[in-house]
Amino acid sequence: MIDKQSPIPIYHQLEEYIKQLIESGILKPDEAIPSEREYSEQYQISRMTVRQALNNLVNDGYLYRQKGRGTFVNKQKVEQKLQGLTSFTEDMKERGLVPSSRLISFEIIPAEPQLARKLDIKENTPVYEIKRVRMADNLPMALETTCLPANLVKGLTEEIINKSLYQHIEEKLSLTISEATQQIEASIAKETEVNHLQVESGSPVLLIVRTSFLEDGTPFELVKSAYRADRYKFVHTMQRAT
Ligand code: 16G
Repeated sequence: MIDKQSPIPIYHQLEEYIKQLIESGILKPDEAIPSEREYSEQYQISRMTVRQALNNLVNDGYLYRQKGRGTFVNKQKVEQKLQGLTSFTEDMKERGLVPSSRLISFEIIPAEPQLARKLDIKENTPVYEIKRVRMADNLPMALETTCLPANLVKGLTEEIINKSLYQHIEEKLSLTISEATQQIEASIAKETEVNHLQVESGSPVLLIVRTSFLEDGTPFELVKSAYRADRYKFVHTMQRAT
């Protein structure tokens, strides 16, 4: 498995080997992996080399360390397709994960100028502002702040937003959700994100800003979210540009 004659650095070979064991499910989430010493003895390689491989795997979110206990296998990242407009609830269910939300705040606020412009409403029009921690199998995935014009997306209650907003919009309000524009940016978790997402300070997050539209082109939500970069990756297919 480790080929010392290969031009590929040994730390990288070990890294790829451990990655394969994780991706194929041989190493299971929360399982402890062998120690630096064990790897170094088993493959006759230096502990420095092992450490470099393990550090890279920790930084890439494949492994996590617990002080005094060892190094463990992380849950695999959720792969989110960038094609297709879906809700958090749908995404998690499709993967066999149980979606849930922890409501942080839910209020009606007057739209400030920038928000009003983005939602194409008059300044000070009432807007629902909802802050939720979105969870999968009870683990925090994202901290999401959603703003919706209150006289368009009517009748929201805690019960509804603890389930699915999109389901309410489509099934109860009979509105047709059509498209969204979205931007994704890398960042470091801010203090509130550290607390709600249960990550260490300095952890990477993916910031996503989405504006979504009904079929007649009316914007119905502006959503700002911070996704845990160790739990999420985004994938999409591309056609060759002509
Ligand atoms: C996703 C959407 C968010 C939408 C929510 C509805 C992103 C970045 N955000 O989290 O815009 O409001 O789904 O989910 O994908 P729900 O129907 O489960 O409440």
